[in-house]
Amino acid sequence: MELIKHLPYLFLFTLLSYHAKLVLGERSSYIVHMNKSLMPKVFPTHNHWYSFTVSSLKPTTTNSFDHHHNPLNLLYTYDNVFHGFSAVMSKDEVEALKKTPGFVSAYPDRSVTIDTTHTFEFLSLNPYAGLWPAFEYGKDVIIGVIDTGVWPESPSYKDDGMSEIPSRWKGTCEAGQEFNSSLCNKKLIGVRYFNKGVIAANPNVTISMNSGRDTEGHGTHTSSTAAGNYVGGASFFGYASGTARGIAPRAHVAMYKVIWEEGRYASDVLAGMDQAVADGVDVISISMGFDDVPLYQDPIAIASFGAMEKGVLVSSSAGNEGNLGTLHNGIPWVLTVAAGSIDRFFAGGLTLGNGEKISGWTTFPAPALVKDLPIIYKKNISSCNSTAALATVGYAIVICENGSVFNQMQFISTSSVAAAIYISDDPDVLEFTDFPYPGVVVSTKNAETLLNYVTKRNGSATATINFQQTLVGAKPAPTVASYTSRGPAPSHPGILKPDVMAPGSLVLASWIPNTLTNIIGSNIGLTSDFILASGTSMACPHASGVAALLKGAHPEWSPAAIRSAMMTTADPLDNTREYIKDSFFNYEIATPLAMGSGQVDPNRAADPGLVYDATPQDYVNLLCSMNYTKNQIWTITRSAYTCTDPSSDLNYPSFIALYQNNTKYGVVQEFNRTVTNVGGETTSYKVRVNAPSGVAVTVAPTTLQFGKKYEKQSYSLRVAYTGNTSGVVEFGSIIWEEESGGHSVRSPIVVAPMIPVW
Ligand SMILES: *[C@@H]1O[C@H](CO)[C@@H](O)[C@H](O)[C@H]1NC(C)=O
Ligand SMILES: *[C@@H]1O[C@H](CO)[C@@H](O)[C@H](O)[C@H]1NC(C)=O
Ligand SMILES: *[C@@H]1O[C@H](CO)[C@@H](O)[C@H](O)[C@H]1NC(C)=O
Ligand SMILES: *[C@@H]1O[C@H](CO)[C@@H](O)[C@H](O)[C@H]1NC(C)=O
Ligand SMILES: *[C@@H]1O[C@H](CO)[C@@H](O)[C@H](O)[C@H]1NC(C)=O
Ligand SMILES: *[C@@H]1O[C@H](CO)[C@@H](O)[C@H](O)[C@H]1NC(C)=O
Ligand SMILES: *[C@@H]1O[C@H](CO)[C@@H](O)[C@H](O)[C@H]1NC(C)=O
Ligand SMILES: *[C@@H]1O[C@H](CO)[C@@H](O)[C@H](O)[C@H]1NC(C)=O
Ligand SMILES: *[C@@H]1O[C@H](CO)[C@@H](O)[C@H](O)[C@H]1NC(C)=O
Ligand SMILES: *[C@@H]1O[C@H](CO)[C@@H](O)[C@H](O)[C@H]1NC(C)=O
Ligand SMILES: CC(=O)N[C@H]1CO[C@H](CO)[C@@H](O)[C@@H]1O
Repeated sequence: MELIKHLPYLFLFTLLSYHAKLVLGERSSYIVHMNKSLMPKVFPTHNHWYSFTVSSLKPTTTNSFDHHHNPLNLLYTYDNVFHGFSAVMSKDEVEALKKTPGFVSAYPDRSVTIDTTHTFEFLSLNPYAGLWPAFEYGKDVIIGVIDTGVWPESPSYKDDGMSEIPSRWKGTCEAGQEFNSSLCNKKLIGVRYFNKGVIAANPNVTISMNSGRDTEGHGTHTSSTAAGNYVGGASFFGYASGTARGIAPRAHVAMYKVIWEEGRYASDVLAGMDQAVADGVDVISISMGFDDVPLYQDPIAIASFGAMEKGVLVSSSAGNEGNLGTLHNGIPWVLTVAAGSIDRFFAGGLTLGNGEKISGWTTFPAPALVKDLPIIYKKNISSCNSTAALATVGYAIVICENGSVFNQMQFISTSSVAAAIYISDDPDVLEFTDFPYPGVVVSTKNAETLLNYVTKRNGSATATINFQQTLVGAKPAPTVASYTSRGPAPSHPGILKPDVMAPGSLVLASWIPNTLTNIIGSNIGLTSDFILASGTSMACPHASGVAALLKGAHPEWSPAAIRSAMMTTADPLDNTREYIKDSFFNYEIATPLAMGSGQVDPNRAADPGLVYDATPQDYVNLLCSMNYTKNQIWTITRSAYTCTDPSSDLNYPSFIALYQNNTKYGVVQEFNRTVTNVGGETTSYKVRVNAPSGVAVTVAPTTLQFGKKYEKQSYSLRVAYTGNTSGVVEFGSIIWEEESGGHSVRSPIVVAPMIPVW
């Protein structure tokens, strides 16, 4: 199935064009994991050891050292999220390296795939009640954003109202091209940039903006979504206007630029995450991912393990590939975020000559004069795919139907018609922010009124279109975005992913002001300080902002506890109080493989009642159950671990049972879970089961009694599925309901086919 027909509208696709070559000639970049406990005592630091190791591989190059006395082919040394380095080496050198003491593993550097003002209200964040005022809007929390850099002059990074920089902060504001270190302030507290991986892969490359300054917009958008300051009068050419602000508007932001117009490499991403943890961030927001790699070769999985051990929650995007089993960042120790729609509709008001009104979709970026013009509807023109046919329309409104709106727009843009009415139900059209010519998109249902009127008038129909209307409270919302990548996660299908959904479609946030964001006709370029963008890249920083608010509210909670709070309180219902629908699957009820536990609900997440916690050792036990080699596990854990208690049954706030395709007996699976009481002192919870169809769910015990805060209680859950094993996905949930009525703690249950694993 072809998913997204209009590539330019999602960041994933715009950035794909920068996919750079992995290998250049004989030598290429490798990421190398080392056993630091085997470092010979003669080396004062790991940097010395790694430099020596690299230079000893090739004696003839030992004279080429840079001013820090590093061999030129050594790119980075890593010491926080794992131990090792990246370097440019030949295959022979890598073979030689494998024989040196302390070597653990090496794999080639690889390219990463990148996946915005009303969204805070949609998430029920409110200045008068709940999480925002109670916990001071994320005050003192630091969010590290791994991205394309930042536009520091954007009003979202003004620091009025910000508290002092926390004294534990160890980062800096690195100067560079068009970037003065005085550009940081109490909002944007740190900026660093990493591009040795890009340069190693493309030695002749000229880095066009060699500093933390954003030339692509993505990082400015994601970081202002997570923690932008208040900006009055923000809008996208008159749409979505209001006061823009991030989800944690009082949190501090640190930007780590690792994505370059000239390329994007794992070694640079690792360097950014390693430094972010060393600098002291509380939450890492990373809107990108590596496709088709096992966990032990996924730089985000490796770096986030080290971050998790240091108490840093990593929030990541699920990807924009749409289909089942395409999700990336399905990493058991990170938060994986899916994208949904917002209850907002950008409208062009269509008023017919008889006074009837129809609302259409548009983001045409200007007030256009389309008043009492004739409507042309002729079968041999209405496919709007012929320049010659459109030339016969003249200055009138033409109706376009039965085709790709995206293609039709190209023809309309070069025609001299006054405006177009496109008839389409394509959900992807509702992601369009690029409307180069006056027009509106009308659903086939609303088109009935239009076509009735036009047919009756027999050639004398007219209409008026008003642009720049924004309607909020659209229903139903949210719906799962068509593009969001679905689970199961190919890197480890045994943990249900994604975890939660957050607003990702048509998010308004800051942008770089020096590039064209829109075009009118074929030659009038427009720029904007704010744009609407769509993708899981935009959903992730919403969740990162919520995680920052929770970290501020509960500094003692582990990353697993914060994730659990977000998951068990997430809302599976939309604003009509029906189950959330999936726009890709014809608006059927969305499965947890699309949206995880549901739409993140920050106010409820602050007070979840119970949490499913997990320690670093629990993740080690999971890795030990995964048929990985010792070195593959070490590559992730990078420190001594023991596999005394291998267990695939991680204490996770959701359940997935996988069946082998076309087996007769389905699947029976048992799960053990332990919940910690973070609510009141003495309390009790009773379970309510919504069993998936064809599934017998048994929970024991069915009541959990707690005598005090932080007490733990365990239960087991058994899933027995005997239904259709030809690709069917069934889903339900269990809810632990507090008997005094305060909290309810929900976990989805999914039965799904086994998918091929990376
Ligand atoms: C790393 O070295 C220590 C000895 O210092 C050893 O116990 C451990 O097994 C080594 N790890 C690997 C993966 O080789
Ligand atoms: C950085 O900005 C400050 C304040 O605007 C200015 O005084 C200083 O000269 C600038 N430094 C550089 C290197 O441009
Ligand atoms: C890099 O530049 C050098 C010298 O100009 C040239 O010989 C070499 O072919 C270039 N390499 C690539 C990959 O373009
Ligand atoms: C234009 O659209 C019509 C109707 O969809 C189709 O039959 C025709 O092949 C299209 N022509 C071109 C050139 O694409
Ligand atoms: C469309 O059909 C009408 C009558 O059937 C004809 O007069 C007109 O020229 C056709 N227009 C085009 C662009 O083919
Ligand atoms: C529509 O107009 C055409 C030509 O202008 C005429 O031949 C036809 O009879 C009209 N049909 C109706 C229903 O008025
Ligand atoms: C476990 O790994 C071994 C060696 O890599 C492989 O041969 C075997 O098929 C794997 N088993 C499973 C269940 O994946
Ligand atoms: C759950 O716990 C019981 C009792 O400790 C144990 O027998 C069983 O093996 C556990 N199940 C799993 C899947 O770990
Ligand atoms: C099982 O599900 C598949 C896919 O949904 C369907 O094509 C098939 O007819 C079902 N088989 C039975 C026996 O219901
Ligand atoms: C099982 O079936 C599903 C859906 O038809 C498919 O995506 C998956 O690849 C199959 N699994 C295996 C292991 O072949
Ligand atoms: C051939 C075809 O698909 N025709 C459809 C064009 O669109 C109109 C509605 O706009 C339908 O009624 C036709 O069936």
